[in-house]
Amino acid sequence: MVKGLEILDFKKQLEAQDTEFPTLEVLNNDGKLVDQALFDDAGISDEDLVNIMQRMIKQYVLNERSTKLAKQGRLGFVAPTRGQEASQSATSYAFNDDDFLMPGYRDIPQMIHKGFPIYKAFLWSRGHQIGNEMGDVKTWFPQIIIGAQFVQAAGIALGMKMRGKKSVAYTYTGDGGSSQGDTYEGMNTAGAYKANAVFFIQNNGFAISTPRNLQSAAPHLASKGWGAGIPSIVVDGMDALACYIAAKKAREWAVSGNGPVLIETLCDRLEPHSMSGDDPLRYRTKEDIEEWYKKDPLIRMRIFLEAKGLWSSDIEEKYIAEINSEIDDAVKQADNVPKQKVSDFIKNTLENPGYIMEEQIKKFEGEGK
Ligand SMILES: Cc1ncc(C[n+]2csc(CCOP(=O)(O)OP(=O)(O)O)c2C)c(N)n1
Repeated sequence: MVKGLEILDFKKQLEAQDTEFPTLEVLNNDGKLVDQALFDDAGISDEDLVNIMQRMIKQYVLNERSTKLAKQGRLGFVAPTRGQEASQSATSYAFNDDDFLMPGYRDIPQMIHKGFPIYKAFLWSRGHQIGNEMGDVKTWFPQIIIGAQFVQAAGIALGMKMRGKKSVAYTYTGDGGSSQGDTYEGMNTAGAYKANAVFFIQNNGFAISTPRNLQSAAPHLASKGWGAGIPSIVVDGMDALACYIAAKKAREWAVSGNGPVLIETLCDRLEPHSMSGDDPLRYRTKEDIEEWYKKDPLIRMRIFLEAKGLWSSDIEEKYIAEINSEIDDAVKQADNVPKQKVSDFIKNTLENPGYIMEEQIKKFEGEGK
């Protein structure tokens, strides 16, 4: 029996909170395996390794091009993803076409890996209705309301469970999002009903300018899952193999009817919060950013794959050229889509526009807008 004095030892409990969440690591900063047993157990094929690398490179190029297009005023809202390639692309490789993705505004790469066309992602960025048309791709449009996607994912996951589906709903938020009520409510509901969900908290250090240490006194954001009674782990979010393996195991657990899992990925947003005027050097130092570049997920994975004879600078250059031309086509395609009319926008937003909005629709239509 635990003695009363031990239960009332608050300091000991605080220390325990810190030690209960060790970080999962597989590939170190030098691209060397630090957990051979876990790597072998995961049974990752060479093809998987190359596919994960390709996804991360695609995310990298997409980010480069999107940030440039934003600077030229050719895109609207853009949230850079540099530094989060493992946390986003490697985790998402663990999921199937039938699994449902609920993205946040920074999670465009996962949508594209799932088959959402790049030109539509560009139209979403511009606020065009077509950017919200998902077709057969099992994803929803990215949430701007931080944390809302956790509630929605819980609902979808519960639906999958009730229908006996062998699929999961998976969703991402940030360290800032982990402070939102919706995030906890989503995890709590999914936990209570043992729904098929995998939740990610991408702890990239900052919620716009608010640093992680002001976000929560919890030493690990993963501990928030414990309050919902769900298995929760911390993963090196700059380590593609750790991210992939954790996501794959979490999916297997959830799809087998055991309920959801929460994964906190420790990563860094190396670039601004968004391309709409954020300057990270107003709230963090250059030195801090440089330190994080030493953990670059792309470099680690590149070294690892090169040592296995699976990757080279030639392969990479060719692949980057392919993606760039895919993006060139997507820009043209997005530019060729007719401009959205204000009248259509209102019609698409409101099923029953009501008297005042009907008047506005008529007015805009009259002006050809
Ligand atoms: C409910 C809600 N509150 C506030 C905002 C304004 N807002 C937009 S992004 C953001 C910070 C989010 O940070 P984090 O969840 O860490 O994600 P990151 O941008 O770092 O990926 C805030 C507060 C919002 N979009 N939604």
